[in-house]
Amino acid sequence: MTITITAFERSPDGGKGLARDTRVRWALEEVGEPYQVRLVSFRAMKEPAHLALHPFGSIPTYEEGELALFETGGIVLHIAERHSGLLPEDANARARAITWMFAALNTVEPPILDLVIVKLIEGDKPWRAERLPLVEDRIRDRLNPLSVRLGDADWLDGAFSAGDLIMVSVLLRLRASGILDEFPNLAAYVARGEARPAYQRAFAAQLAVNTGKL
Ligand SMILES: N[C@@H](CCC(=O)N[C@@H](CS)C(=O)NCC(=O)O)C(=O)O
Repeated sequence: MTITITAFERSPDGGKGLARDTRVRWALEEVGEPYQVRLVSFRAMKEPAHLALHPFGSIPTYEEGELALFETGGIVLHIAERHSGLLPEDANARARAITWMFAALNTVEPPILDLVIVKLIEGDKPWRAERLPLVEDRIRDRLNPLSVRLGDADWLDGAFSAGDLIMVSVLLRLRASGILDEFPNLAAYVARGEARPAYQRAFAAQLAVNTGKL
């Protein structure tokens, strides 16, 4: 069955791979599933056809036959549950990998998104200078224990899993801030994720869209 995802017609990051369709592309590449991409403009994202797929008018969405999904956590979990390669066979290890997906999205990603908001959306607000260091420290409060838990392991819990895929995707957004480099094992962890051939293919595909080479 053909899988179709949506992505920005032109990503605000110009193709750095930070738009969330990259996570979904990566998961599909890891399990070897071909997919199509429907590009949407910012205007189209808020129109009824797209809102029927994504109630919040965002990307990415995922369509497979009669199934339509939104939210990258739900989409990646769906892909991981239906194909081998992203979740362990052992039931307890599988539950832990899924827990890491939630940890990435619910615990680690929120302060990282706050940083994006402070820097980009509230860049001209009077509270920016006061708020920025607070938000940066909240990120460090999340990265410290994550760094301790990862230690010198390659991945968060044994073999690479959907938990790592989401965690690396979340941490990638931090690179430009320099905070990731304060935690060398996390920076190396992200680099390991980026070095995976499936990530490379996903990154190249989204870059091609954003450089007009598609
Ligand atoms: N929690 C959602 C977030 C989706 C999201 O914010 N997508 C961004 C692109 S990375 C977007 O579409 N932003 C434009 C908008 O929502 O209008 C997910 O993980 O899928």
